[in-house]
Amino acid sequence: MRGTRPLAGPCEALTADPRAGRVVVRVAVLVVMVLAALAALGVAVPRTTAAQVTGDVLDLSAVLASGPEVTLDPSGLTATVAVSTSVDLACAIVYGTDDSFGSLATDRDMGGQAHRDHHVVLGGLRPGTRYVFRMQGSGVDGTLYRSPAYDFTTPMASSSIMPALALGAQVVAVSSEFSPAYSAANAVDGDPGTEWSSKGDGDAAFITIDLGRAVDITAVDFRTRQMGDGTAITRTFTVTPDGGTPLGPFPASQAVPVSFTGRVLRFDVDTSTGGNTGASEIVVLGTDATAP
Ligand SMILES: [Ca+2]
Repeated sequence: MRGTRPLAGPCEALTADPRAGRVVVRVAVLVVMVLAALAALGVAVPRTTAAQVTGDVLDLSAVLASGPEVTLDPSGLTATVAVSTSVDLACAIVYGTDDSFGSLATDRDMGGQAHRDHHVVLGGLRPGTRYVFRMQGSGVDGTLYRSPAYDFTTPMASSSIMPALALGAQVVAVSSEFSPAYSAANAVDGDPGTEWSSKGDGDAAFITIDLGRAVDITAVDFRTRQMGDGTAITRTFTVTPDGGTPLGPFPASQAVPVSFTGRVLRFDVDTSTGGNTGASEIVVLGTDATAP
């Protein structure tokens, strides 16, 4: 038997080299140190493995109360999707010109909390173009929802309905601004996807714009912003030309026929659902008073 050695048993094989045990201990210590370092940096450490994340994505129709209703802006540049759900959701919409989507929009609520009435503005669109979109949501219990794909076609832009007169008007006074992202200039930038929001001014919100020249005004449109919780909806507004007598109140979010000449226009919220009232866009239609 000389010259042969007995085969090592399983336990003996594992412990034969004392260096192996030290390596295992070192690796464990290293993992603990890395996790501790990540925690110290504020990095979330997963508590489940990828294999354990197996929750199903449910069809959004299971919790769909109404909608989706798509409102196309006449400019062909934006569309607003309104949808109501029977449970509180944080909602996002992916959209694009084909099923690969490529763009994402979320509710415009400032708090970003789950709620039931969703208004999502899809921006960056092209006139006369077909788009497809899909709604996705997360419930507060972690349930994920996804809708089938829907489609719509944006209208061809018409120069006669562009808000040319108020576009780029100078804002000379405003009751307040919620934040730089919701500045008063957003009400006259020609983009329905941007909003001026006051900081909780409710019925006391106002904005004054200078058109830069006297204009014979034939229609005004105060397009209200709104929050998913039903606040911030302006119902009626007044317009005061050049420090004179207020005209109105008029209903918001529709072109109201008027007939007056003015250059500096103050728009006051008259009645609203309170909160962070404001406007996505203020549209003034008419012709230069000085035009021949
Ligand atoms: Ca705007």
